[in-house]
Amino acid sequence: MINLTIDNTPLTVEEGTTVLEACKQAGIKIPTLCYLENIQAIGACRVCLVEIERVKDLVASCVMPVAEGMKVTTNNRRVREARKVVVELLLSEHEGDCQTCDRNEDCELQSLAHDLGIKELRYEGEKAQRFQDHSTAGLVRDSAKCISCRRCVTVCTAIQTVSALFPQSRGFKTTIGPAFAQNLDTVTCVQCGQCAAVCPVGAISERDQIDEVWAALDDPSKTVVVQTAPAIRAALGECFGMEPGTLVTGKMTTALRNMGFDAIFDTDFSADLTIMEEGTELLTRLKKALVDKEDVALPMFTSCCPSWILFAEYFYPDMLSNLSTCKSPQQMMGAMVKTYYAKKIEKKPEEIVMVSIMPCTAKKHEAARDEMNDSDAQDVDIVLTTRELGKMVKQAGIDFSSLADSEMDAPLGLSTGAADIFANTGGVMEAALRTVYEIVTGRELPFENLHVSPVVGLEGIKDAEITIEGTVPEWSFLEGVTVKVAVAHALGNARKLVDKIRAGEAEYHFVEVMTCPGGCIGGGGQPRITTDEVRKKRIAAIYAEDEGKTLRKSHENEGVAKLYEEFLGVPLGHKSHELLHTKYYK
Ligand code: HC1
Ligand code: SF4
Repeated sequence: MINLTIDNTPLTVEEGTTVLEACKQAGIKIPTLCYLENIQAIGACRVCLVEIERVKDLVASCVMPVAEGMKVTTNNRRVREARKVVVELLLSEHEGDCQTCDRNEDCELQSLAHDLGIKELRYEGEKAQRFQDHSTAGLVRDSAKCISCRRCVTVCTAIQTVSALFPQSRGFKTTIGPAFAQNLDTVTCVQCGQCAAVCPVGAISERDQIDEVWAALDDPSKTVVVQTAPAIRAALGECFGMEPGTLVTGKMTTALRNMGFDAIFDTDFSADLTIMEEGTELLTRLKKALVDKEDVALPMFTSCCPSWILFAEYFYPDMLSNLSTCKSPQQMMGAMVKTYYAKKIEKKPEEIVMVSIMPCTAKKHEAARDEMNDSDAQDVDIVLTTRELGKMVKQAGIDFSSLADSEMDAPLGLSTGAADIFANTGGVMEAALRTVYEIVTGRELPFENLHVSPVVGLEGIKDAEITIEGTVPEWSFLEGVTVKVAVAHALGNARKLVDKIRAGEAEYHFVEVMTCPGGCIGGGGQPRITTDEVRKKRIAAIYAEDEGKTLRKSHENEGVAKLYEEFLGVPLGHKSHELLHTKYYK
């Protein structure tokens, strides 16, 4: 342990702690525009300057480790003035069209300038050259806003191992982006939006589609249907100043109704539907492998995360047959709304506008994929992020906090707790096991409160083994079989896991991969900034939503049962294949 003083207050911290982290432990907030938790700091922005006794120059606290007897001063005239100059220099280069910027009032540079008391711009620098990138469905880049903090480069490289973004050139000429100043669509960007989630300014954001939704709502010839993803309900409240992890399912439904949507459905419903299809697919693959001795691709990987699909298509094209052929719940809902529901309300698919609210920027890309049109129209027309829905509610003048709760609509609004937990890492796996185990044995999954505890939590790679005992006759070939499952979140962890599987160093039957740290609750379209503390609060809320429901297993969803009875037939049947399954491209 190391003893030091910060602003004359003694403190003991672990060896290896940085001065910035020690200050945080002492309850002192040091401003920074480049620091990211859990990642080796790079000291790019120089805003976190502090004074250390007997050190001549001020030091960047994010890269300075503590030392025995160190005396740190975080707040004196010299420190305050130096931080102010650093931010003023950043502002001198920054394109300051703040009032019309996507990040207005949600901008770290703007609020830092305010907190530091900057009232005039003393330096006039050359503005960064404006280069805008509109090449992808999910994201938009604007180089004139970029302050070269490198947070995006760090997440893309260190967390996602995609390395789509690089710093290029030096000094005032520095630019951040794909190599050779190319657009994002020329590199292996998986559209996860983690770069946009950590960008302190408006240099990279989701493609704003709010006006498209207003236009649809204003068009009397259109029936506008909305679906809301599992992770939204634990985060949307943050857009209105509520604590992370405040559950707002009922208020969100009321807000959507007040804005004029004709029907409000739940992506949770189609998450239950996904489990029926994916669980059946897993059992079918296991039967082929164990009984028919066919050469079938195992482990089977989940397929609901669109950035994971792109990652597999780019980096593991030899393993695409291991991906479940199930479309994601978002796309299953789109296909059901424009076929099953369209028939019920006597509309043609093209008369319906299907809007999704997702915690994710890659869902915009997924909805726009050419093959996602099995209803004979694009199955999902417009995807908004949680942040965009927050803005839309404000544009509508709705006082979100004072709204009463209401329920989603029939026939695609009912859901079980299993669907809620899709929102966090380990959740799809747990939901699948709750159903598959019960189908095979006729009994409940033998874990306390139905939670598969080894795959719960923020550890990057998790696994579990479940030995099946007491099967019903139809599944007797699984008697005594130990099913091995694994879960990875953040693509760097997925890469490690898939590499091991590919090299034959690890064997599993079923693997869940989610791109964003923590799963969708930490998605690239969620309110900023998502720290581990925020992730834990959102996850706790999602489990509370699950535990509060009477129905907690996907096969108990009566709406899904009715959908099979009235329209689809059986899981993996002809109609399901046509509408609920997809293919992948090398
Ligand atoms: Fe997700 Fe999914 S859980 S991918 O994380 O399978 O985005 O929330 O909607 O489609 O259900 C995201 C969340 C979401 C899908 C579901
Ligand atoms: Fe990298 Fe994801 Fe951003 Fe693409 S969306 S540049 S993969 S962090």
